[in-house]
Amino acid sequence: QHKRAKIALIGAGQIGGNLALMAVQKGLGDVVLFDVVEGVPQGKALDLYQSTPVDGYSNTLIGTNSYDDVKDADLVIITAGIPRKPGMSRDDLLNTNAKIMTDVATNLKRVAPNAFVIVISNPLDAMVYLFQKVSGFAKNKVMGMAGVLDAARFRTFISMETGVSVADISAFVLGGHGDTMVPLPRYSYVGGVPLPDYPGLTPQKIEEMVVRTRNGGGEIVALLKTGSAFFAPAASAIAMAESVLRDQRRVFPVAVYCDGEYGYKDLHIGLPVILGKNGVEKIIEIKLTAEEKAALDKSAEAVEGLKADLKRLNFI
Ligand code: A3D
Repeated sequence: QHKRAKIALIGAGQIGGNLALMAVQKGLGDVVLFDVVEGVPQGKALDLYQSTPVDGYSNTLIGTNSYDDVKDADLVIITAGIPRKPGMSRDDLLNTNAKIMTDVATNLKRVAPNAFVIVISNPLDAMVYLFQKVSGFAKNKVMGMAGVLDAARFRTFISMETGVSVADISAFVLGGHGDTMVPLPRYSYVGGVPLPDYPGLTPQKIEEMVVRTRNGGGEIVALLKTGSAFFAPAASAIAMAESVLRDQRRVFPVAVYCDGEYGYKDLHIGLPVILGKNGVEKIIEIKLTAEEKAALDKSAEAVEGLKADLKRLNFI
């Protein structure tokens, strides 16, 4: 007998609501929408539930303020936290969101100790590390979403520039989620052609797209003014969740725990991994050029800095 997956979404804000919608539309499982704000998760869940007869989906939704309803969830996606406001760096978020993440991890350890967990809350690499430390969950089950979004942004910009469908464009982004992320043009392709070889794409054009990708989150914040991106972040986390729940074994850049891979230890950073029924099935180690490795090292240093802040503030 096939059991429906139970998907808990911790945080029922902009991303949380869209995660619920996309999870239902993909038939990924029954959805529990949790938030500390009373009424909002219940209202969003009920509204979404009422959309299912129209579209003929069979999954159920509930909204809640109680962790009892999250009990034995198979997969949890965490967006709890405050989003970045204009002029605020991701790191400014650290203090507030670290308190929230500690609370979430403590509760999930109690009610859903076997769940796969995808963290979205910023600053991403620090939050996924903190979640892992506080919960003690297996390292293959704790994943940070950032690279899928960053790569999707890069692919979108490449498509805008070349006029080629995003379906035939792949992109490769490594490192932490922030200004030091490392988009790799050499491993990005348009219809199978490496980006630097694609007709009309000058090194300057490629550099422009790389810079725009690095600033992709900030560009949206500046436009929205009252919050940060939510459609593409939700879609990205749902793709990761689907690969795990359906054992698709897709390759994604995921903020993953390093135990010596790429020379990093006790650190979460964005690396290419295979996602399947065990969560992180494998970290793919590729040979980087000296320049690429230096850029990744710089990114790792930025994440180490966040870790040091977490220690200084007594979160770990
Ligand atoms: P928002 O719409 O504010 O939703 C966050 C929700 O978290 C709110 O409904 C809060 O009530 C709720 N919340 C606060 N404290 C708790 C708690 N202790 N337990 C449970 N829920 C709580 O924000 P959003 O959905 O736009 O963004 C959520 C997070 O994702 C933010 O930290 C963003 O910075 C981050 N984000 C990350 C990316 C990445 O690529 C990594 C992209 C976009 C946003």
